[in-house]
Amino acid sequence: GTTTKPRTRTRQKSDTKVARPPLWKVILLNDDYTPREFVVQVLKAVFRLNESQAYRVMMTAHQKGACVIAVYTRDVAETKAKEATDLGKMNGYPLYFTTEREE
Ligand code: TYC
Repeated sequence: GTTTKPRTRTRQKSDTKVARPPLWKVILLNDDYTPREFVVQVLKAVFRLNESQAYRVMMTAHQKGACVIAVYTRDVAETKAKEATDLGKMNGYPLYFTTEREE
């Protein structure tokens, strides 16, 4: 008998999905030496937090040991973490920022 070839449906423009890049967290770690006000200044300068946002992030890291600041693409997250860590280093502080891929 006659056979017909199965055919997949023509791809529609409406099938297009926007690719979402994985997001990376930048995490502030507590230490015993960096002055609180210096941490706040770095958070404002590098992560564009306002005074109250920066103060809350700093105090959370101070009390709990670490605090997620924000999420970015991997490249932006790593660049900001290094810039912020380097600002501490330039001023003689052990201030440290790390990155972690979001689940
Ligand atoms: N623990 C520091 C102090 O008592 C302040 C501080 C807070 C340092 C948060 C780092 O991520 C930090 N001077």
